[in-house]
Amino acid sequence: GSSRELSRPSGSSRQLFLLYQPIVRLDDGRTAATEALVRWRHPSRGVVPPLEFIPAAEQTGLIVPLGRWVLREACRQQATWLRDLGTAAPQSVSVNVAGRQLTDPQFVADVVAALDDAGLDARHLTLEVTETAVLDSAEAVATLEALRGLRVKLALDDFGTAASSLGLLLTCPVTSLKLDRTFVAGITTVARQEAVATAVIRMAQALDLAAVAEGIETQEQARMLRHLGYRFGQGYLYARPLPPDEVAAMSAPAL
Ligand code: G
Ligand code: G
Ligand code: NA
Ligand code: MN
Repeated sequence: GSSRELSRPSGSSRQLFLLYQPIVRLDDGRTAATEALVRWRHPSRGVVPPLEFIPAAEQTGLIVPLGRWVLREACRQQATWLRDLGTAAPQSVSVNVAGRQLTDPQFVADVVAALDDAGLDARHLTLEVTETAVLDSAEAVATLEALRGLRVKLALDDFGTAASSLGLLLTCPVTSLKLDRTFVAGITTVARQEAVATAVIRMAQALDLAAVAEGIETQEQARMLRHLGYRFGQGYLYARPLPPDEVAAMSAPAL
């Protein structure tokens, strides 16, 4: 609609849009939250996946304005769902944040402005940071502390793939972990993957952190994760990244 067009910045970023992948409760498959994932509709190349432009945006610094747009758009969409769907709405929107954004001195102010302009309470926003983004950066950790002060939730994304995952749990004030999908892929057939997934959920429970298992593609994986104690998951078994109207259709209570 026209209001969606107006909320986009002028110029090439009019070609950016967001899809939202549900994060579901593993017991009943209902959508608890969503993760915003950016897409670029290129005039001649079609839809370009983020892996083909996010790394370049990080290198050039363009990730800062791009990420600011993603944050504002996702907060606006979350506020719309809460208004339109009431208690059936997903309760939080997750936004991926690059390391470069965390060390930008304006970042905390940008988050406050995005929440204010959307009329969204901070408890409905989760920022996903990767282990490498916060590695060895006192600046990034200070930013995370300030964000927790605002009561924004923080997820450690792709958990388990970096060299110092455990050390980060001591220094970063995160509220949830996302078990990387490489540990989910072989969980029903590879004993070592089951062992790692088990260790991660026990640690999350001991630290009072929520845990989300990523990349669930089969019922067998979902069953195993539930058995191990995971309560939340994400993956193609439940839903691919979807346009906002399809998220609303999935979330609306049955008539
Ligand atoms: O959307 P897809 O599942 O193809 O995502 C590929 C990668 O791009 C993932 O690592 C995801 O976290 C990242 N990504 C998607 N959207 C954003 C975004 O808005 N900001 C940043 N920094 N990374 C994103
Ligand atoms: O790094 P991050 O966790 O943000 O990556 C999100 C990426 O994972 C997106 O590219 C998304 O399309 C992809 N993804 C989401 N669910 C699945 C899944 O079930 N299987 C696989 N292989 N990829 C998935
Ligand atoms: Na993510
Ligand atoms: Mn991830």
